[in-house]
Amino acid sequence: MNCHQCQENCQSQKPNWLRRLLRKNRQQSPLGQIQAIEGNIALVGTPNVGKSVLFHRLTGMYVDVSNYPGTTVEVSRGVIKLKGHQIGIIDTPGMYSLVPISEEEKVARDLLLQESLDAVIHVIDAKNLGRMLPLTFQLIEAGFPVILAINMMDEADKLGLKVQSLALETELGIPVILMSATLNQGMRELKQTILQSLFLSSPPKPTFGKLEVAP
Ligand SMILES: Nc1nc2c(ncn2[C@@H]2O[C@H](COP(=O)(O)OP(=O)(O)O)[C@@H](O)[C@H]2O)c(=O)[nH]1
Ligand SMILES: [Mg+2]
Repeated sequence: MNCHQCQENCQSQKPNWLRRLLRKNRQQSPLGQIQAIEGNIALVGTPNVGKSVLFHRLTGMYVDVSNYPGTTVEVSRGVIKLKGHQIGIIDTPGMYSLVPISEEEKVARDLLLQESLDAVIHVIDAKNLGRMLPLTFQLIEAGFPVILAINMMDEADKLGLKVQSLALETELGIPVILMSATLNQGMRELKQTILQSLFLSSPPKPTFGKLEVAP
């Protein structure tokens, strides 16, 4: 994890967008105190799966929206405050695959490669698992620390669709959260998983195939 343990001079190591955000936070804070950012995460996924709704639910009002350098693609950045920790978060443009076709996808891919990310939250639509899980596989295979957020469970429920999150968790070897961002459902579990992924040692991964027992 890219953690700033230092108490002093830490500010100089932060990118400009983060300094601007922290300045805003300082202006809002009656004590004028700044805490160091202790990790960075990103929301990724196809368009219209609820990434931006989730981003605003997690960050609240202090967000920084800017064009990705050299493009007209907007990228939102913010800070999540969780149990005394401050975590930087990026809302990436919609992407279907790690092999980009559109400019948005290229920006999303570049952000994934260039930012030092401690967790990548892949947001997918619970009604379209088959179409969206291939990107989850790609992200896992590329070595990103993925959390799978299966959003729009309210709509899946209405259609009578069931998602076996524990089976998925075991098969994929990553945390899986069922949620509905607009209804604020699953947010507590997601926040807890973010904290665990960033600050606790990761739980043992499930074993694939047969266990070899020593004679
Ligand atoms: N029913 C339902 N709608 C949602 C949920 N999350 C997001 N939406 C809606 O899905 C649409 C796309 O959301 P948005 O956050 O813009 O998706 P993005 O393109 O991934 O950033 C919006 O109309 C949201 O209100 C959810 O959990 N349930
Ligand atoms: Mg969006």
